[in-house]
Amino acid sequence: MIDERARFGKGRPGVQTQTAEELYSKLKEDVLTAPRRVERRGTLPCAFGKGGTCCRVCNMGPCQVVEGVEELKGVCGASAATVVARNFARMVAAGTSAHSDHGRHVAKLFYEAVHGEVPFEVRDKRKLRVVAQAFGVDPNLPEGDLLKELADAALRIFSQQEGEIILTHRAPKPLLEKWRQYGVVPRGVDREVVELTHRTTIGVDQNYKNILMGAARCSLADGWGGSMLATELQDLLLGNPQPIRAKVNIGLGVLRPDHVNVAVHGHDPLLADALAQASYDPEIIEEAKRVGAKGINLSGICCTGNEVLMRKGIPIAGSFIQQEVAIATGALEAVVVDVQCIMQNVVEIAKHFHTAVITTSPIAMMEGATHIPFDEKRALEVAKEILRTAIARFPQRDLSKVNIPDQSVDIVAGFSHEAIMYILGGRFRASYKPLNENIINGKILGIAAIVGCDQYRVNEPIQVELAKELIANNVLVLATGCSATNMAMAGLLSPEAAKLAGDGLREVLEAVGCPPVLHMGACVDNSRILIAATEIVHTGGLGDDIFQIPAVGCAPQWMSEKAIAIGMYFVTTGVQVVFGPDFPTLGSKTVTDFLFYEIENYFNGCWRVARTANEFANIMIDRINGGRRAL
Ligand code: SF4
Ligand code: MSK
Repeated sequence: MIDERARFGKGRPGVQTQTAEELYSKLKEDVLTAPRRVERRGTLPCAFGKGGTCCRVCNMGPCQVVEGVEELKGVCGASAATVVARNFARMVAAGTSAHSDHGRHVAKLFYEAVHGEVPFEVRDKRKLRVVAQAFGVDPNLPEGDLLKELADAALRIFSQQEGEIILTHRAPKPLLEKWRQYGVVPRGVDREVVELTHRTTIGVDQNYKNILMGAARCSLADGWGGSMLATELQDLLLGNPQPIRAKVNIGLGVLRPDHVNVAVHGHDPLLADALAQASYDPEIIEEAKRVGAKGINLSGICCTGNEVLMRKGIPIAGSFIQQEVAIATGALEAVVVDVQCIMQNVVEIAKHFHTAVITTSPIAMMEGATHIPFDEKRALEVAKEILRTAIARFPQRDLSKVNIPDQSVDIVAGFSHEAIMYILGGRFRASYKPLNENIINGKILGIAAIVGCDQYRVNEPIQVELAKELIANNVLVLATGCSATNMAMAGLLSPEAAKLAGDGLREVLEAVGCPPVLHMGACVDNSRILIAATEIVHTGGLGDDIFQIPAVGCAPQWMSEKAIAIGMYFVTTGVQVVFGPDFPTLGSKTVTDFLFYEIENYFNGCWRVARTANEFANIMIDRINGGRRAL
């Protein structure tokens, strides 16, 4: 059932559930939380920074530049278009580096696992040969040789200096040819990120179009490189997600008063997987009992949460904007963080409770946190050490501060692209054919991806309202990241939510018992959408390129640079992408016009910006209808 308690408050900025509002209000007024900072600042963000026209790449600046005003060019003469394109490109490079460094970590671990140096092994043998082929490795090799060649091929995706990242060859042929025609096929992840950072330093690339084409190339190194690699190798090591029932918090309701509660937060599923294993260990459970708890209760925040939800059904405690309130329940013994999207303020909030903040990565340390480095060679041992630290905090829990709302909702997650094919086509005829047929016959109007973050400067349930509008118009919704968490909290990831769909979509969903919003994973797993789109093209009937599918993407509350990299690789892949509530190039009409309109002449995809759920829905449904007219 859709839980009507998943209501959205309109009180504090970025506090989107009633329960979160209540938990925040229980914190003393002098505890500064992110929503309170937004409130107390009382000023709008800097217009130059927001529009992309603040340049600080050299010490003659920072220069605040105004488009069309000669006196207000940079000291070096840089135009607004150059500055805005440079800033945008740097966001793409940073986002690409984040996803890809995550991918590199997985590739390195895969290499070590294959060579017997770490206690991980390939769990998904069925997928192994498909992945090997995608990486250019002969799938008929004996397994031992195949694994070693695959490990080498994965590391080459980062270090390769010339040629083409092999995973781009998975794209439909006409798309790959387009990329070749415009010189944007990425050579290697490291090369593209370093080159883009170089060309946007003072005195290098001053042609905004050239900079943006560089950004396009770099973004492909993310989507069709580092991110895709991370997803595929994680699937091999940890298992390919399959539909799984789980619970998602509507107000931290997944925390358990009689357990040692541990939340995993960040993006790396390898540590979380080890923690999950350790939490079932009889020795650890016994230690928890000795301090008066019944066991260990693991939950997830942000994309680490999505990763363990997808594969293990471990419940989600919250999205990005709920990391502070998770601690404010007073019932969390530890927040275990790895990399990305961890707010520095969690340490400050934790000081008011008994919660340990435990950092685990050498590249993501926090003052005031306990550091327990995650050494993959001793994965289970480290995981137990972390859980013991949490167990030791349990007796310090102050019951007068505990406030666990009894609110959670049932969902179904775990829709890898393979799982979607099985559901639609059946185990022995796994295929997108039924989906394509239902798009062609009009029961399904089209496909929309709602991805990306949530954030404290938006106080409207845009993702949820938008999803409902799209579903009602027979649009199947795919979701990843914190957007997926928000839609899960609103009950849209349960099969029962099919009743919110228009007649055509509802008929299709009810026949297979599917929710109208399919949770496809974490941020890096947007690459699953690229693979699914490619398979849809190869299945036939909807054209021979991705842009011909009546599909569209959006990130209604984007926050991280990673979202910009994701948006750019979708645009370069031929998809229209709508971002909101603002866009980082609006300080230059020249650059914005290029990204919103002219870029379509190259790659058939483009950007748009929208602010309300209604605006998003109108733009997206228009685009889908445009795609349908060409069917
Ligand atoms: Fe100013 Fe040019 Fe230096 Fe940028 S590169 S800070 S626009 S002088
Ligand atoms: S965690 S990047 S807030 S989706 Fe991937 Fe959520 Fe955005 Fe972080």
